[in-house]
Amino acid sequence: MARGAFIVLEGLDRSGKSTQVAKLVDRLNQTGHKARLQKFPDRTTAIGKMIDAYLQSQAELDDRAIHLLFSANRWECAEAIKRDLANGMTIVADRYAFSGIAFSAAKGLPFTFCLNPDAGLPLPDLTLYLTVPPEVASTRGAYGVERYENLDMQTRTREQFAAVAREVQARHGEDRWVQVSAVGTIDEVEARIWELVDGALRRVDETRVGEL
Ligand code: DGP
Ligand code: NA
Ligand code: NA
Repeated sequence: MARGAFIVLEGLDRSGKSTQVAKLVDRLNQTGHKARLQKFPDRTTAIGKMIDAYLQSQAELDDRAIHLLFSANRWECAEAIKRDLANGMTIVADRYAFSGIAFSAAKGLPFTFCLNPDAGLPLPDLTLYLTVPPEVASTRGAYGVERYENLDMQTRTREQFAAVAREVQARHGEDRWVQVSAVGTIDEVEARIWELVDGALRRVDETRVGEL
């Protein structure tokens, strides 16, 4: 049996990522694939509840401590991801380690410190990085109330995502990280994403799941 594909969507807050992740899972299931959503952070676990309290500013934590909790939250899901992929289930993740690196590096933590805790996690077959120009993002309504949802943090995170893109492409190949414009209608963005995912689905059957 062919394994499933591991597809990640990344992007800044207000990139439309969560909408597109939901549409992608639906479309995969409607076209004869087995697919499920994996949200990161997964706020339902014990570690996820600590992260949720931090994001809602109900708890204060050292920058390195919260970085490690975000990473631990991915590690506690890693076995299930690998098992499901092996059983033919395609996983669509709403954020992954790349958010972890970009957001923490944006706070000023050293890049290699940000990278290291996630080393060895399952390697996505395809990461789609949804981009919107700042002026378009600002027309999509006010930021929410969570900790990182302000223009200064989002601007610095955008810069760090560019460094993450270079790192992933250098280590794992240019076809694993693709930037997708999230400008346009929901349907237009969905079509761009589907074309890229369709290509990735054709490639994965022959390959093993790699490691970050
Ligand atoms: P979301 O539920 O997708 O809105 O994500 C919550 C916020 O947490 C969002 O601003 C992005 C940020 N975030 C996601 N993953 C990580 C991570 O691993 N580390 C850090 N520092 N922030 C993250
Ligand atoms: Na958010
Ligand atoms: Na979201």
